[in-house]
Amino acid sequence: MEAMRILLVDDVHIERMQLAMRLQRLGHVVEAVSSGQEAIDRYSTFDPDLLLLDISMPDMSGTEVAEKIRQLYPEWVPIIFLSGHDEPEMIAKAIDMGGDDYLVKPVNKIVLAAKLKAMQRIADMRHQLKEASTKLESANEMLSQQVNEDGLTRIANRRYLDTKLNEFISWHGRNNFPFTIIMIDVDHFKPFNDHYGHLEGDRCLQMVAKELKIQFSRAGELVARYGGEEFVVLLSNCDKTRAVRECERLKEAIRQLEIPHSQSLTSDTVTVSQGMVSWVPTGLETAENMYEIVDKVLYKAKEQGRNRFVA
Ligand code: GH3
Ligand code: MG
Ligand code: MG
Ligand code: MG
Repeated sequence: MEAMRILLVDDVHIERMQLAMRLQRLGHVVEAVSSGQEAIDRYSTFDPDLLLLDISMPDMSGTEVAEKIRQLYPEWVPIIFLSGHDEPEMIAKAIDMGGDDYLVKPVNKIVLAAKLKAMQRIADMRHQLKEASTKLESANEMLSQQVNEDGLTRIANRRYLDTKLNEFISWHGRNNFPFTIIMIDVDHFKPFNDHYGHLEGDRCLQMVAKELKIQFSRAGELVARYGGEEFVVLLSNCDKTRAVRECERLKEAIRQLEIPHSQSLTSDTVTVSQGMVSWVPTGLETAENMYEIVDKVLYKAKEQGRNRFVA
């Protein structure tokens, strides 16, 4: 069992000091304050495992402090009330007001140690729960990232693209906005692989993907690996006039990467061909329809000699 962090609140100096000392001797970390307001102020920075709250205090009663803390901090921390009264009704009421246990002052050493032990079990459980939920959260985060990400290029994968494209279609259809889909294919990539090797091919795809990500990083822009050496860019609220400029810019950006390609029939560096479609969707199109259409446009760019875009 670990030491607990105990926030002790009692307005009477001597009682507070005595109890604080005892708690410290039992191995706990104690923060002792003299009023409810101080307790509320210190609460979040101290981050206690247990509250020991005197009920009778001049500025704010212990039960009021408990109520406020329960409101302000939804994460539940056990509270033991301290009181000079030992009437059963008082004890019952204090538990009703949000307490978890009750200690009568002057506090009996053996009872104090026993009740702290019980609270310690709760504190340990809380820590375990917290740890487990943090682990679960980060595992979930990793998983959802892996599910949507392409392993080689670390950009969005086909699965994510499909979802987003369908969302794009219905959103732009509903709002009557144009959007653009660009399909990009690395030129003469088979001979690149054959000549430089598959590893170098992988590196080339990573560089192209990274450049795409740099060129299209604004809100409403998505870059994804469609498959193999093919990528797709979605541009929200983008008409043909702007899309043409974007394709031109991308062509230039890829040229500036200057990835040597001695086997290309188009250039001495790696180039890409682009097929682009800009339109206001009716909302009835599907992602599959769109891939088919834009792939045909891309094919025209290939036919016309590569390293170019066709709209
Ligand atoms: P074109 O200019 O007409 O596009 O010709 P191309 O050679 O690029 O087209 P083709 O479809 O014949 O070749 C694509 C090549 O891309 C073949 C395949 O081995 C390679 N490829 C697909 N995925 C990967 C990958 O993840 N890594 C590597 N290194 N190569 C890949
Ligand atoms: Mg008091
Ligand atoms: Mg291809
Ligand atoms: Mg190709």
